[in-house]
Amino acid sequence: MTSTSPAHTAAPHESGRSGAGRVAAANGLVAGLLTVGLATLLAALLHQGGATSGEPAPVAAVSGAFVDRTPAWLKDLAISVFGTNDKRALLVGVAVVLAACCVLVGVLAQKRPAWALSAFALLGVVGAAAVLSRPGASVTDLVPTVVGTGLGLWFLHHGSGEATTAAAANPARRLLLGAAAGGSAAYVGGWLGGDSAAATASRDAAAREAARGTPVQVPAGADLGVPGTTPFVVPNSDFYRIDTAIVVPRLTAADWRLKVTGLVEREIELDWVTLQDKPMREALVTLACVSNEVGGDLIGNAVWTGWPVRELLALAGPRAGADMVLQTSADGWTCGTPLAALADDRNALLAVRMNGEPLPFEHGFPVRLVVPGLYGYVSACKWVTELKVTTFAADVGYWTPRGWSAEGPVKTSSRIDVPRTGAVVNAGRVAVAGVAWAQHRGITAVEVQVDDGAWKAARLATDASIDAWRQWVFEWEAQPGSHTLRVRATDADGRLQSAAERPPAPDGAEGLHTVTVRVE
Ligand SMILES: Nc1nc2c(c(=O)[nH]1)N[C@H]1C(S)=C(S)[C@@H](COP(=O)(O)O)O[C@H]1N2
Ligand SMILES: [Mo]
Repeated sequence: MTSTSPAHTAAPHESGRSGAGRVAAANGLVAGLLTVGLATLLAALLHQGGATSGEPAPVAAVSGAFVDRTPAWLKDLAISVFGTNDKRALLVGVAVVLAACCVLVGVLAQKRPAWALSAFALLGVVGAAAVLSRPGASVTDLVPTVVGTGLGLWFLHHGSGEATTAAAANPARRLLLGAAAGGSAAYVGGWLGGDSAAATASRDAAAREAARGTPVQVPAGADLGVPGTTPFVVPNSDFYRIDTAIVVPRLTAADWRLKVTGLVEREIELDWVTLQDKPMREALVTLACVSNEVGGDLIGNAVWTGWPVRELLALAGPRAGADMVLQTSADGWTCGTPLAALADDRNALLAVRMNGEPLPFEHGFPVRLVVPGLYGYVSACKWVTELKVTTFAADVGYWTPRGWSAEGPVKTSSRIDVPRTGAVVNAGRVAVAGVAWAQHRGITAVEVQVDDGAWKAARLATDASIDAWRQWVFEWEAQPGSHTLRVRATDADGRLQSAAERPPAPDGAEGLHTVTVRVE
């Protein structure tokens, strides 16, 4: 008879001890995988069944809760390091931290099984708390985390004794089975959760509707076509994406409703079918992110189709004293937009199409706002479900308590697309080209400076809209050597772009985009 106590095992060789340790660690890891796998699968089923308006998947909920507590500097850092992959990076980060915790729990289970079970349960409680903290959460949302944690505890409990026993029935087999089960549940859950058949069908139907309309027109001459520059209209698949959504909301057009509430004469509820009958208009609007660094690519231009939101607000009748509209998204994100920007004659749209297609899910299907002249974080609510007419004194948008200004008019700015910094070009004529933007004011001049020379005027592309960016090109007689190129824009108010360097927070970066090139 062999003892089950580690103290009695004969000659605990180094390899034997670390072998048991490895099994114990794997035991914790597989318990975690089973928990997350089952919870993700159950959460996906809740989503599919339309049984939740929250985020019942614990890893996504923890990541979402983390995002909501991210200070401006960290968000900035994440975007500058990971770009628009910041969310994937966060999910991976959460998974790695969780895996490390599970390994520790597994190792702890060798000596102190009761403590290990409590620690594991505590991880479940953290997940449950995150789930409950998500917008739209209900008690049902706890089911995946609770059931998943239960399974993990059961697995851990049955494995903790075996890990240290030579007599244990093949622990490797048990671990493999557990890992396979947990892994496949996570995989199926992730796949199910990432796709909602109803939402995809709904968007496909909207695409068939859109195809019946006239294709979008872009003025000739707005795109100079200089090789290497960003196209004047950015294709949907290349358009930058910024939001706090760990899981992209997938609504159906049929389920979508937009409520107009707050300081209004009449509350209104708008549905998709009613919206389709409204007079739609097409507008070229360049959307920019306040987090965009000087020279950055968190900016894009598209043709948006939608109903002017001023007409909706006019139906509701804003009351005297209101100065802000708090927009709310299906996932709980909010932004505060000056009422004036939505009520005046600019093309602030309840947009349903982007470049002639229904909005991609990532860009707000079925309906979002697009407001010329304001950074996205204070205006361009995706998956919009409510417009509350209110005041800046009474309400704040999502980013305001997180270190960003309550108001965010776009700053006049410009970027050099070609040549890129570090490029080697041939002496002679070189096309220096890029974009400049001052949404809703318009660009009247772009100038380029080579080294410390005089500022010289660039040639501007056709002005397609004061709400869109404007391409420019400067024919440079490049002399051999190393050179610095700078750009600056002037808007239609006669204001020259600021040269003082400022970071994105709190209200948009400032400074001149500068590239250095070698001429040979
Ligand atoms: N629901 C929701 N809408 C949102 C955001 C968000 O986090 N959630 N981010 C805003 C920000 S900061 C920007 S810059 C724009 C980006 O829009 P895009 O992803 O379509 O380019 O969306 C805005 N709308
Ligand atoms: Mo943004």
